[in-house]
Amino acid sequence: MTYVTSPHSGDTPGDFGRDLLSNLYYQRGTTLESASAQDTYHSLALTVRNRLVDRYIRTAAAHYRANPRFIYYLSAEYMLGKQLDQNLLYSGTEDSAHRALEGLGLSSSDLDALDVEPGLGNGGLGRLAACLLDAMASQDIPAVGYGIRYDFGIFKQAFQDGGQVERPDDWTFYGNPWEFHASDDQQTVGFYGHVEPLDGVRKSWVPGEVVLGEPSHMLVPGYGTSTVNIIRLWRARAARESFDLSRFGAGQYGEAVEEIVRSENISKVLYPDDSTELGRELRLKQQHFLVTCALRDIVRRFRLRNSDWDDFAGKVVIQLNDTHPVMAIAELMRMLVDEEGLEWDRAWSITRRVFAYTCHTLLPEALETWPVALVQRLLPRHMEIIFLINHLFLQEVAARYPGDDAKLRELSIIQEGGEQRVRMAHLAVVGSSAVNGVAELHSRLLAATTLRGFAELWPGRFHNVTNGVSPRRFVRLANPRLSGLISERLGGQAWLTDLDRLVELEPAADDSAFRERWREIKRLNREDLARHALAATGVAIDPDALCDVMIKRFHEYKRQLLRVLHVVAQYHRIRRDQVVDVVPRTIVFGGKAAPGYYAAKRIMRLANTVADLVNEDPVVSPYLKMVFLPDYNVSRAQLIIPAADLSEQISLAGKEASGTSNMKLALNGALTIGTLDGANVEIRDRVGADNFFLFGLDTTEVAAVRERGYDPRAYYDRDAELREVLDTVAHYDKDIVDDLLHRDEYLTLADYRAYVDCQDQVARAWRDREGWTRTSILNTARSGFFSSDRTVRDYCRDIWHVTPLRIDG
Ligand code: NBY
Repeated sequence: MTYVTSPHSGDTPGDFGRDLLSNLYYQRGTTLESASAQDTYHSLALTVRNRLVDRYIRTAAAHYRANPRFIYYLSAEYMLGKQLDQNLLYSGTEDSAHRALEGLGLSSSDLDALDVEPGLGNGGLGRLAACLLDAMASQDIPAVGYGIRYDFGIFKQAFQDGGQVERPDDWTFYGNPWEFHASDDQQTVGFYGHVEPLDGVRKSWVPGEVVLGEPSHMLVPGYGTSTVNIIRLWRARAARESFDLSRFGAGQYGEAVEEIVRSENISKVLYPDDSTELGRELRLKQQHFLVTCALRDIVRRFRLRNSDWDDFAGKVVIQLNDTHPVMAIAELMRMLVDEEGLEWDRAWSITRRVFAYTCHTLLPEALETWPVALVQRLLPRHMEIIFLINHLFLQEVAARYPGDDAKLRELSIIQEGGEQRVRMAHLAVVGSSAVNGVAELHSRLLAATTLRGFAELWPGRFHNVTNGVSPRRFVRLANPRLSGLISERLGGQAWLTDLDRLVELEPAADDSAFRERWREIKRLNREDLARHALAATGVAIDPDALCDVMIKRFHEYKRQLLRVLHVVAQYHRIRRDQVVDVVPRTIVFGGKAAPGYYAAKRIMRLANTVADLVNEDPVVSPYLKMVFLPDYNVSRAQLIIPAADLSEQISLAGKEASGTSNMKLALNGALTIGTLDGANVEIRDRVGADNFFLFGLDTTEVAAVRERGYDPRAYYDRDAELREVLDTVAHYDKDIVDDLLHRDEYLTLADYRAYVDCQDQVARAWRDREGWTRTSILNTARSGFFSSDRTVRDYCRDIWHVTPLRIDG
C-alpha cells in the first residue's frame, strides 16, 4: 500500500506536537511530565523520521515500478553528521517543530545536543561519501550506500598535557532512533576454509568460518525533492547456535561467548588510520564482510525485477570509494562463475562493466596492499581468482608490450620481490570500467605518475571528477545567518539546489550596506565560536580578531607544522614590538591524528604548547590567540566554518588529492591562503587570483628542488627569523627541528619564507575591511561549482550514465 499524498503535508505545530506526545506515549511509554531527556529526544527523532518515511515508501515503490539503473556506493566510511538538524530541514518541518517544542516548554538546542553524530569515518573520504549520497538523493538518482555499522566510530579526541588521548565512541549507547533494522535480510559471509574442484574453472569454496551480516538502514532524504534513498549498514553477528550453553553452565563464562565475540568483533570498530595502509587481518575481514553483504544485497535487489545476467551491467553500477571495497571484484567473479555457473569471460565482461573506482590519494604509502599469504588463508578462492585475473591481464600487457618484463612487473596486480602482495589499486583499475581522481590536478598526476602505466594502456578509462560538498549541510545548516541573507538577496532558496546561482551575489560585493550585513554575520558567527572555544578550552578569544582556521586530519604532508612555525614567528615579532604587519588574529586548529602516527602527534603536541605560550603571554595575547578545539568532527565543522575569515590550505604541492574543507570554507566566505595543490587550483581559478593568497612551490618546482638535492639546512642558515623560530621550537621539541633540518620530507622550510610573507599580505588585506568583505562575498559568489550536486552530475554524465527518476508528490 502506498499513500497518495504525504500524511504529514501541511503540518502545523499542533500536528507536530500531537505526534511528539503520541510517540512519547506509545514508543517510550511515558508522558511529558515524567519523560527523561532521552525519552523526549527519541520521541522528537521519531516524529521527524516519520515525516520522511512516507517519502521513502513512495521512492521505493517508484523505483520498483521503473526498475531503473541504480548506483550502489560502496564505502568503508561515512561521516554523516547529525541527523536531527538535517532531517528537520529536509522534511520541511523546522518551523512547525520549533514552535511545537516551544509550546511544550522544550528546548530545541538541548534536544539537538542529545543527537549523536555517527562518526563512521576518518576524514575527507568518509565525509565525501555522505555529501555524494546527499546530492544523489537531492537530484533523484536511484542509489543505495553500503557500509559497515561499526559499534565504535572514530575515537573521541581529548588532550592531556597537550597530547592526544583517544576515547571510544560508543555512539549507540542510548540507541539510534534513525535506523531501521532489517534482520530478515541477513546474509552469511564465509572466511578461511578450502577450495574444491567442480568443473573447469568453476570451484567450490568451503569456508571454515561463517558470520552473519545484519543490515539496518538510515534514510537519506533529498533536499527539495520527494526522493528518499537509503544507506544500508551491516553489522556482524554470530550464527544462532553460537552461544555455548554447556560451557556457561560449567561456569566458563568467557569461553561460552567466545564465538559470538569473535564474530561480532568484525564490525566492532572503525580503523582510525587514514595515513598508511595497515596490514591487519581483522581489517581485511571487515572489507570482505562489507563487500559480500553488499553484493548479495545488490543481487537480491536485482532479482526483484530481473532474471538475466546480461541485464546486470545495465541495471547496476558499483562505485568503489577507494580500494577498501575492491575485494568486491573478486567476490562478484566468484559468485558469477562458481555459484551462478557463468563462463569466465562472460562473468569478467559483466564485472568489468559494473565497477568504477575512485582514488583519493597520491601517496604511495597510502596505497593498499595485502600479503598474498594472508589473502590465501582468509579467502582462498578469492586469491585464486585474483591470480587468474592477473594472469589474463598480463597476457594482454605482454601482447601490447612484447618482451617488456619491466612493464609486467610494474602493472602486475601481484607485487613481487620479497613478500608477495596484492596491490588493491591495480586490481581496482583492471576490474573497473572507469577510474577517477578527485580534483583536476590529482587526476592528472594519477595518470602521469601513480597509475601511469594503466593510463597508457587504457587512456579512455581515466577521468576526473572534482569533489564537492553539500550546500545544505555546510551552508544552510551550518550558517543559517548567511543563508538567510543570501536567500533574501537572491529572492528565494533556489540556490540551495542550484549553487551556480550564487554568482548573482557578485553585484552585492559592491553594495556597502550588504557588505555591512555580511560582516555583521561573520562577527556573530565568531561570537558563537568564541563561546564554544571558551567552554571547550578555557581560552577567551576576541570575536573581532581575524579568524584563521586550519581544520583537517593531522598529517605531515598537510603541514600543520608550517602553520605553527608562522605563529612562533608572529610571537617573536609582537614581543619585539615589531607589529607593522600584525593584526589581531585567532588561530583555530581542529583535527585528529591516527593513534599510531607519532610524527603527527608530536606536531599536535607542539601546537598545543605554542598555544599556551601565546595565550599566556600578556604582551602577545592581545594580538594573537590560538585555540586547538578538541574532537573535530562534522558538528564542530558546522560551528567553525561559518566563523572563518581565512582558510589554511597549505599542503605541499602534489600531496593533497583534493581537500574539501577548502571548498566549505570558501563557500562560507573565507579567503584562502594556499598552495597550488588539490582543488585549491580550481578554487583559485574560479574566485580569481586577486581573491586568493597564493604562495609556495608548485609541483614542477617541488620536483626541481628535489632534483637539485634538497638541503633544508641552507634555509635555516640564510633566514635569521626562521633561525629564531626553530631555536624556539627546539626548546620544546628538539626532534622536530632535527627532522626539519636534516630531512624535511615535505619541504616545510623551502616554503617557509613565502608563507610568512604571504601571511603579511593577508594582514594588510584585513586592514582594508571593505576590501576584505568584498573579496569574501566574491569567494562565496564564485564557489557554486563546488557543490556536490555538480560532482554527482559529473559522475552521472561521465561514469555512471544514469538519469534522474523523479518521484511524484
Ligand atoms: O579524501 C582524502 C584526501 O586526503 C583529500 O584530499 C580528499 O579531499 C578526500 C576526499 O576525496 N582522503 C582520505 O580522507 N582518506 C582517508 O580517510 C583514508 C581512510 C582509510 C584509509 C586510507 C585513507 N585506509 O588505508 O584504510
